[in-house]
Amino acid sequence: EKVNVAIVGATGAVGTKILEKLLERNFPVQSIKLLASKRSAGTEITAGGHTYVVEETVPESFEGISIAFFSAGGTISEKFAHEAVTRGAIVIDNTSAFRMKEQIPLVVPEVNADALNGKAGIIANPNCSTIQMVTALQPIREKFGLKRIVVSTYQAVSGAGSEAIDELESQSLQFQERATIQAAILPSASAEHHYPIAFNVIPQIDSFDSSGYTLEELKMMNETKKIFGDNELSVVATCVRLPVVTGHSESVYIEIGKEGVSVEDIQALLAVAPGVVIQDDPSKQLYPMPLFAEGKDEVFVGRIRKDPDHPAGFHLWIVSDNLLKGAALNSVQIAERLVNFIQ
Ligand code: A2P
Ligand code: 11C
Repeated sequence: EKVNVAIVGATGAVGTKILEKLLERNFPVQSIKLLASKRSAGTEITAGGHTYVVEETVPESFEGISIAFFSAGGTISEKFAHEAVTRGAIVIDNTSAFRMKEQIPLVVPEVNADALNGKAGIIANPNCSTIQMVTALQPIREKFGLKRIVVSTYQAVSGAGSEAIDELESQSLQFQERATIQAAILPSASAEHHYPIAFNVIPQIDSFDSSGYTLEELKMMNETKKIFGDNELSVVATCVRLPVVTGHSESVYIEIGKEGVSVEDIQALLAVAPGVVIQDDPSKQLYPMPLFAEGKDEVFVGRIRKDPDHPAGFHLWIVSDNLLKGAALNSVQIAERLVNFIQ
């Protein structure tokens, strides 16, 4: 049976990819409704040979909708997700609005698809930097156990939305023309100070918590524990923005639950892991890079090394398209699992 689908935030960086993935993967749609703010109501979007007209998001938009994807920021999800559920939709929410609520499943299908069993209402899609990390670590955790994660990220501007992509592009031009660089969006639109991202590196993603960690870092720490269902796991993150358009990279140090494991053992696990591709051959200078991960569905892993001092420590370099596995693809994969319950 085919379903009626809505995408809230359909004109945005992630929303446009959700539409693309639904069409590319032949998701069984009866109809697709594209929703955004009043500003872009009437905008036409052509995909898969069909032209869709964007509508303003109002509570009534969700009448007759079975699956509603939300990717228009947390405030919009807080305002409309329950309106959609009240009208019988399952919401797949890409924002951080509901992720840490106990009764809401936080799902990466390769890791914890079971959390979807019998669930309706709101399903949360994790943060992009969390998704790619847990997808790569799940097979290692399953086989050897996982005690500790220390991650530093190298995140692309598209994670902060289309305005941040525009800002990197215009600042690059300003730099070339030796004009004053205008910064208004990054590190986060609501921040007191804005810094150039072109030819720079910013160790702040989202705002700071009183603990000194940023909200992005806390998302990685808390969401990882929830997805793995392991509150004993030690996780700490440092999240950094780079002048890359798309593709988040991560330097990940792990301590597993067993000693005597080799790099080859880890490679053998990742070689057959769903959604993971190994690119790891120093002799050929083969390792993952965001430029080559852009547009790809998989999570790429390379630079796998044993820690020189800790007997259960390993280092990995993990790269994925933050708009695809990090957002749109993961949401559509969740929807693919849910279709079985709806029918
Ligand atoms: P709009 O194009 O009308 O502004 P991004 O993540 O790339 O910044 O995109 C944000 C998405 O959220 C856009 O599709 C944007 O639509 C949408 N959005 C912003 N404000 C609202 C709102 N008040 N109601 C519905 N969608 C919104
Ligand atoms: C970034 N990870 O790269 C963020 C974007 O909680 O869904 C995703 C924010 C979120 O800026």
